[in-house]
Amino acid sequence: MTRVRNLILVLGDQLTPTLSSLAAGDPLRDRVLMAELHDEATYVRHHKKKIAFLFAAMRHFAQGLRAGGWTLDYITLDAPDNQGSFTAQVAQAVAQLRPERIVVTEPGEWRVAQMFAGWQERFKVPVDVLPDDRFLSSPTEFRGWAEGRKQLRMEYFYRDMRRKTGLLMEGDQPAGGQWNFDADNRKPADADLFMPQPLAFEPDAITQDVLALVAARFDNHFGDLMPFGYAVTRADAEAAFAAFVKKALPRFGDYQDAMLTGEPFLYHAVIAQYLNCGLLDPLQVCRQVEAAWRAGKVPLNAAEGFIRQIIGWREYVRGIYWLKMPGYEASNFFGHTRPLPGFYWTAETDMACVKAAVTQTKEQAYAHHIQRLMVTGNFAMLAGIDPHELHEWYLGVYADAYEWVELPNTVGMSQFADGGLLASKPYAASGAYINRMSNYCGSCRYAVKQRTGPDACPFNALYWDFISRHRDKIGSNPRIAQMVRTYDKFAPDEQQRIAQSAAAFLATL
Ligand code: FAD
Ligand code: DLZ
Ligand code: SF4
Repeated sequence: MTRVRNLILVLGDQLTPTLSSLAAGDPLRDRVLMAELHDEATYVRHHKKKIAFLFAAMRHFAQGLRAGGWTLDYITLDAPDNQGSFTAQVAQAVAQLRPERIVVTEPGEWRVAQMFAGWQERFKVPVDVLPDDRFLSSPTEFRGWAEGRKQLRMEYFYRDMRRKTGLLMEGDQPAGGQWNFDADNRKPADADLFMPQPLAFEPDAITQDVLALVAARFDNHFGDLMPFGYAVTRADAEAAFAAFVKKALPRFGDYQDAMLTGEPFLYHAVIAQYLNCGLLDPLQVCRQVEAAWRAGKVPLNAAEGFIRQIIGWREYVRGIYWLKMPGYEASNFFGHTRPLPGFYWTAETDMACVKAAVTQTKEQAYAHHIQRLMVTGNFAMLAGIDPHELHEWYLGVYADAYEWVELPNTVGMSQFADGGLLASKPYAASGAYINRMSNYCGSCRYAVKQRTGPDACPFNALYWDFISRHRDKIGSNPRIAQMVRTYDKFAPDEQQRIAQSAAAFLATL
């Protein structure tokens, strides 16, 4: 047997035909390895739908590579030679194939990067870790951008990404004369019978096999496996995205922050799970959105708002992740230690907003940004939940969750646990915000306009209690200082009622 030249390991979130490790290879001389691994499926207890989505997408991707002429070892979860972890699986392949080199594209997680770092020594085979060029900005470029800056504001990074890509640019000026149209994007939505829904796809035989496997092997994981309608191929993910551009994107900007009972998706794209495992290309989707705007099919506030999420926020949080790891996962600026309440798993709570967000998370492995930030995230920060426990929850329950993107969003944006590296102020809000942006409060057993007492919206007393508890840490922020002044104007017995209501509610968790 001729010796394999390169052993190319392709990870579950690297399902891109132009991936750097594949581009560096040769189908005639190299061998690809892909594996469904127990350790990867359980380092947090991922939602059943997330595991099924990824395994099904991996199997379809492997099929495509074989059709493209690659020799590929695909180790299913139930294969007798499944070794359970990346390191053990590669060890077996090295022993069997004796490759000259191991080639892999850099992973999305510090944990996995650490594994790779030990392989050369362990296997006595050179290991090439290639850059992941599916992102617009590398961790090194981001480090250069961050160096010497007092504040790492996304907005300035985003403008550089606009200039770098030329997206929505007229020469060196932003299209429409403004970089950011967010001021137009804060509208509550109305219930609409014709609300567009993301495309759903009938599972084929490959996906059905995966669904049976996940049902049998991950029954004790959170979430509903069925119905399952995610795209698991590039072609279907592209069709889902094209449908979004046509039907929902025109209103994406206007209703980006809105929440509605019974409408889990509103005008969102529901593509992060495809982007993050490589089925969709970020730059390509942004070019499609720009083209739709240039063709007069979508307004500029929608196109700009969407593109900012991808070339701005998505790239920026990745930069922060690699800049601050390791250690970022242990951030806990407020010193919060309360365990995660059980209703994050069961949805058994009278708070209609939290119930809606957790129920749809369980059903869909999806919640949109404002639900994650202003409902489950906001509640956790106000209630003093341990940010690390919350991080593990977000990392497990969403189909789009990978640590490079989830951790900065949770620890930085939603919990302010990094002390303000990522967010300019804590995203803390009382029930009034949720009431303004949603229709949840109308059907809630709590009274959103009441501040204290057993029937008052819990977000209200918790909010004021949070402001008073942490005034020394965050009171210098001008926006928070204003809230501290308001709190100070409350009569002492009202302040006492706030503290009592907050404590009484927290005691029920
Ligand atoms: P849309 O609202 O339609 O936005 C389009 C795309 O923009 C998304 O698909 C995504 O790729 C990108 N995007 C938007 N906001 C962000 C953001 N803040 N950070 C990075 N990319 C963004 N996103 C993830 O992809 N994975 C996660 O694990 C994740 N965890 C989060 C945890 C918390 C606490 C919060 C507040 C946000 C998190 N986000 C995460 C960001 C955001 O909520 C999701 O990207 C978005 O809800 C995905 O749904 P969508 O595809 O319909 O997005
Ligand atoms: C998230 C995940 C899961 C659930 N399962 C696998 C798997 O079985 N095999 C695999 O190669 N990758 C999986 N992944 C994705 C990896 O955890 C991912 O590559 C790391 O999180 C790094 O981003
Ligand atoms: Fe949520 Fe409070 Fe509104 Fe109930 S009243 S839905 S708890 S914000």
